This record gives sequence, structure tokens and C-alpha cells, in this order.
Amino acid sequence: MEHTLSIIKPDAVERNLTEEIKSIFTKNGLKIINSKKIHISKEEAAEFYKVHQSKPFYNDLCAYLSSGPIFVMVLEGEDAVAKNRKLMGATNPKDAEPNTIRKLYGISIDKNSVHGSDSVENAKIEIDFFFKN
Ligand code: IDP
Ligand code: MG
Repeated sequence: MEHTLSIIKPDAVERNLTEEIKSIFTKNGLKIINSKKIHISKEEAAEFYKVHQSKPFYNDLCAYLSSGPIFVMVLEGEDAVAKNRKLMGATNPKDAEPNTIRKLYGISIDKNSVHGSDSVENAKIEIDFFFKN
């Protein structure tokens, strides 16, 4: 069984979309095996998103992820990484396929409601980041 990390970002937690988004995962064969609601610091967000540190949007991205509570989950299932990415939709909600989470709920390219690991390797790193004590 494969595992991946999903984050419901501040824009979606704030709009009380957590239960709706969780049900999209569970209805599509992804089991939520661990989860927590947390509010991370900008420094923690900077560490989490360090692969993007050279990007022009890095500072805003870190400020945004730490701007309010987030809901982090470990999803388990067959092809969990790819399945989650498909359910999320494209980074920019405008380009996302119909019925994907970002098409349904995303506000803009930065407030796009969810994060999902992009590979099995990064999923391990990201799960450890939030759930290894
Ligand atoms: P992903 O979340 O679909 O994997 P990434 O390219 O890994 O997309 O970017 C991480 C996050 O950075 C995105 O989810 C989005 O919130 C933000 N982001 C990506 N590209 C831009 C941009 O061009 N402007 C502002 N924010 C961006
Ligand atoms: Mg990414």
C-alpha cells in the first residue's frame, strides 16, 4: 500500500471545507490513516516548502501556509500519490479538470485549497515532517 501527504490549506479550513474534502478522498479509495489540525510557523512552512526556495512566490507561499490552521493527513491506498494528485487537479484552479478539489474549491493559484506530495519519495519526507515525533 502506498502513502501520501495531503494538506487542506488555510483558505479551505477557514471555509469549513475539511469534511467535504476528506469525503472526496474516502469515496475514492483513499483511507485517512492519520490526521491533525495545526497552525505552523512561517519558519516551519519555509522548511516544508524549501524545494521552492528559488521561486519568486516562495516568501508569499510560506506566509500563506502559516497564515491560519491547516489540516494534514496521511492517505493510504493503491497508487495513493497519483490518485491524490488526480483528485486535487492542476495547481491553478482555472486549469483544473471538472470535479477536482481545486476546481470545486480553489480560489486562485496560491489559495488552491490543497497540497499533495508529488512522488513516493517526497511523500515519505513530507509524512515524516508532520508525523515523526
Ligand atoms: P502543486 O501544489 O500543484 O504541487 P507546486 O508547483 O509544487 O504546485 O507549487 C507549490 C504551491 O505554490 C502551489 O500549490 C501554489 O499554492 C503555489 N504556487 C505555485 N505556482 C505559483 C505561482 O506562479 N504564483 C503563486 N503561487 C504559486
Ligand atoms: Mg508540489
